[in-house]
Amino acid sequence: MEFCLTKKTRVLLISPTNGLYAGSPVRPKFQTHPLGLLYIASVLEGAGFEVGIYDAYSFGHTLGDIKAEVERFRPQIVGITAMTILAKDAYRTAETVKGIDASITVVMGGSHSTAMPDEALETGHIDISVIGEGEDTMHEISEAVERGDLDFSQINGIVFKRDGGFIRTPARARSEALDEIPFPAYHLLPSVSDYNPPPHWGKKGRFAAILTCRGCPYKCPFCSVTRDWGRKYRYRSPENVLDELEYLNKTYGVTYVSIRDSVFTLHKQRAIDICKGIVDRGLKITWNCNARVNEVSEELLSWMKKAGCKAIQYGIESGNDELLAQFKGVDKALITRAIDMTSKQGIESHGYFMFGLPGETKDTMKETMEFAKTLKLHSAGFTSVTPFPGSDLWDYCEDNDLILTRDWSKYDFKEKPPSRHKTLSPEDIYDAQKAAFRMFYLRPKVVLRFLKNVRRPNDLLNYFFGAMINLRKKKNV
Ligand code: B12
Ligand code: SF4
Repeated sequence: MEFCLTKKTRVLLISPTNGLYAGSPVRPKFQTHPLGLLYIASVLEGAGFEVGIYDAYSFGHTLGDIKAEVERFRPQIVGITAMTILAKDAYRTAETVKGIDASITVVMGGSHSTAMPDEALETGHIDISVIGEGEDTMHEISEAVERGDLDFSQINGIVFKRDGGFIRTPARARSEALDEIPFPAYHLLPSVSDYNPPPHWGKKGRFAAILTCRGCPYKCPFCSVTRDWGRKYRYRSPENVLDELEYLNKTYGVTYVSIRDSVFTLHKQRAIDICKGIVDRGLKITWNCNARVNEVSEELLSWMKKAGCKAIQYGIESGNDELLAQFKGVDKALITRAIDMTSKQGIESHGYFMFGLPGETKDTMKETMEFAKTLKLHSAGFTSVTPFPGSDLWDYCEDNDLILTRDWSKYDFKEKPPSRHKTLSPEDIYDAQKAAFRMFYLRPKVVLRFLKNVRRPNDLLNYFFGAMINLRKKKNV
């Protein structure tokens, strides 16, 4: 980190609480470290700014708590992150910040502002929407505020307010030199280990999340990741990733890592080199990652196992070959082969499935349920297709007048879909989702395996109440 003089501008980065918009904040069942804010914080700290992180999302803080933190920290800039489901909570947070001091520059970033930058400015509480990666953009915004220069027109990758209108600056080139971005500023969190990942990410242990690449060359129509990160696959060198793993292990005693890359295995040799490095450095960690069924091989999986890989999450989506060909470019045989190979290595597989793709019928939904049961999956998630702004599916739904609501809190995969399907009713899709959960989980071997991964007593209560809700639903499919 280069030496810099301390600057006078203080920047507070906030992850808004889920449910603020609805008036009753909730601590989510599962949380991970807010990597986006941690990366931005490390760049700003390196440039000499005083930075704070307030992860209200993970700890379920109220608007009152956020207000108290803003009054205590007295920032000149507040940066708020939000994926789509948290957009309205982010707007409430911004309103609270402006209510304390209207001169604070309020910046919003993350998936939602990348897709819908104008919406944030229209609330009247946000000064700048950031599109895409935030490290350099937030650095330049902070330097501008430090200089007292509130004309942001020279900063690429933003939309900001001027003279009653919105100015959109040219797109920012995505960073290629990922090794040069400092490690996330984990030290700004109250505790690195007080995060509770979903059980299907694997075993217990002091946990941290890391990111080893950005971008995805695929273009699954329901996914907004390529809008956020681009289609070019950019990645950190194995050495840089290994240094971070070692740092987390030695500094924070982290023994369980979740690699949150969209697809960790895209560059197979790099993934193997990371695995070999974990073995060579004698790192005593276990970990999990996301992969695509067509992006794994026997050799890679065996290295992953040797290096401590405990679980892999695969986006399977459907059990119908036509839908799979259209939306994922894979087929059932390939999926079965990948899950078998994973199981053979002693690595757990979690399958993500979705109901309600365009062209889906009641029959294809049944095919999906049956297919899920045939696979050697340790666990599975069944969701309703959700058209996230920024995805091709969103454009399709908009063009065909299928969007039912812009209440972003409904974009959680779990409730009835926020969009209309051409032939299925929202109830058809919701019922299929619930039926699939019951069919998959109400098998004794699955229940036993799942319980082994419970991290704390509270999880058991969550599963119990979740199961009760599912069981009380009428079985329509
Ligand atoms: C880890 C993760 C989670 C964690 C929480 C993460 C957290 N604490 O923030 C958990 C498991 C809890 C989670 C839950 C959900 N998630 Co999630 N999650 C991810 C995942 C895998 C990694 C996020 C991450 O850390 N990325 C790495 C960091 C570095 O990137 P980033 O956050 O985008 O930040 C960069 C930029 O966006 C920008 N930026 C971000 N914030 C800000 C703020 C400012 C001020 C600025 C200037 C810039 C800026 O700069 C950052 C650095 O370049 C992503 C997929 C992915 N690979 O990105 C999905 C993803 C974000 N999740 C998604 C979804 C849909 C969900 C769920 C709704 C799914 C569900 N129903 O279970 C829930 C929501 C739960 C809820 N009720 O709120 C979608 C969001 C789509 C969308 N458009 O909103 C994603 C993109 C996955 C996908 N393929 O669709 N998730
Ligand atoms: S779903 Fe996964 S593979 Fe498909 S575009 Fe998104 S990140 Fe890439």
